[in-house]
Amino acid sequence: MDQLANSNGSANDTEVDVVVIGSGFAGLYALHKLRNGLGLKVRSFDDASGVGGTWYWNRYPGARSDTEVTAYCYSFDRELFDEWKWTERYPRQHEILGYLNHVADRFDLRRSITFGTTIESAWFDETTNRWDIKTSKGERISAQFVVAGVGLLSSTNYPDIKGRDIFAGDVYHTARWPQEGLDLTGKRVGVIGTGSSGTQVIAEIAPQVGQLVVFQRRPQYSVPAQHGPIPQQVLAEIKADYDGYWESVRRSITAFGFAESDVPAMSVSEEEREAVFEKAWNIGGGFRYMFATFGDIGVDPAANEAAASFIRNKIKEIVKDPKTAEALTPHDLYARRPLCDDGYFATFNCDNVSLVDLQVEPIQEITPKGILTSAREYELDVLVFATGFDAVTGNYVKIDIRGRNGQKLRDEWSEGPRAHLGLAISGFPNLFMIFGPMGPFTNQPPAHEVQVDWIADAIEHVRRNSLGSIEVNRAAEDDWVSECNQIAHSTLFPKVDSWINGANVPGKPVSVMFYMAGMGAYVDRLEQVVANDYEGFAVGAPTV
Ligand code: NA7
Repeated sequence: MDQLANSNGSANDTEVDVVVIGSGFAGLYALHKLRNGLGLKVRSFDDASGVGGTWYWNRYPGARSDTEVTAYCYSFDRELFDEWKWTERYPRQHEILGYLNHVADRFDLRRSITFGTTIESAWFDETTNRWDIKTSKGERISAQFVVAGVGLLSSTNYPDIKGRDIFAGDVYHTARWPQEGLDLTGKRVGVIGTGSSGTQVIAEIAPQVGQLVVFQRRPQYSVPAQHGPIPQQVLAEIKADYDGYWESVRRSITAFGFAESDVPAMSVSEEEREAVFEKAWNIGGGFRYMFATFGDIGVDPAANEAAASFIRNKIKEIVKDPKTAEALTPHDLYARRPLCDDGYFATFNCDNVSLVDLQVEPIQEITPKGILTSAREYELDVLVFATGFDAVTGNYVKIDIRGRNGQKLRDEWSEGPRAHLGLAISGFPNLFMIFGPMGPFTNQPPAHEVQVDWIADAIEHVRRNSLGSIEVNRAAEDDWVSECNQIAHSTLFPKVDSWINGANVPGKPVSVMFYMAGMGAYVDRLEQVVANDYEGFAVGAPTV
């Protein structure tokens, strides 16, 4: 640790090598890698008062990872993996936040992070090849590089429903839950939204609240998570071949740590198919159900329908009231982010829980007493928005980012985001994104590590060769964007509106925002770029 204590990056430096934005999974690893690994002078900023990113903010009851934790953690440090003891297969928010705090302490990261501070602008100065950064506290910092780990799902989507401000009760968004928690005992609670956050909060608070009214716009496919302790055998197998396990994660499609199937669903008999789905239902996990059962659920309509129909039948079996069961049953493609839950559908068998189908009775307005739909008024004490995020691009366009010739990123992305490899943007030299647009559609922590390692190598390349800047060429970016489009349109995902394509936020351009060929293919491409001497990138001489 002495070496760490002597390395660069104090909270007072105004001239640094790198500014890292965000201190979630991505930002913490970037800070560690660049400061402790490369010895660069780094400052990091976060608008929260502590580390954790999404796990700092999403403190709603029931919040937990729906990725199995053996792939939802860092891999870069074997001792860290061995010493941290997770209690559950899908850890709760407080446990993940505890882990990230432990990481911050273990690698002495806090002294380089300025909390409670938003980056308001970042302007590239072509005469110096440096970024001029302004914070919400009025500080100005000059950095050669900016590395943004601002969060894929972080900028809250708060629908502007008429009357939102006149509700006399309390209003909360799941992603901005009060730090001190909330006592909902006996209260009349309304929840708008039934995505990952909604299904988690609904199942968790139902036993506690007086009445729970769920306002559902579109029903969701969801399978059980099957919570429980991490199977010891799984852990033992990982530890027996630690490097091999993580390499297999990085070479897989989803990076979720399980073996994906390449069997076409229609290549087996109906009986066998049902047995495969049943087994996955009992093992648990949304991505596992979609990707470990058969290899073509996300691309072949018949395979997709088979997987969807299995879930529909389960909903009918679980939910006792046929009318409620039908309202909870989706009939569209199974092509949003796959969900898993903890007794979500069974929650609707509780006497104190009711479902309002907004396709039958749309919300007209929020009133002082509650929610008025086209059918009636629902009186509530607390209203919870589980309405998700302005995903992928939301936090980037909040910052006034200007590249060459004063070009604004907001304008550049006004008709949909453009980026190369999910980490660089043409016209914005020395700016790197972690999980920016056109990055892999995968489990995040392993992808963060892959991207940060690549970014660190690129920064090292520039510095080692005494170069001033690195910037992706427009042509390379164009090719990547069209490749992302082509791949995405060969899948079923663009055919359904969701945050994956920006369709969840009114006014946001609907566009392809991911590279959907999988993690392994993505890693190959990153390696290829480096092997070909940063193919597609221009490196510039330093400006004196
Ligand atoms: P999601 O998955 O975007 O879900 C948001 C939910 O809110 C979804 O059910 C929406 O209905 C609903 N919604 C959004 N706006 C409205 C309005 N105006 N009226 C009624 N209902 C609305 O967000 P989550 O936070 O649950 O999860 C996001 C990701 O975070 C998740 O996939 C994980 O990766 C972690 P819709 O279904 O669009 O009709």
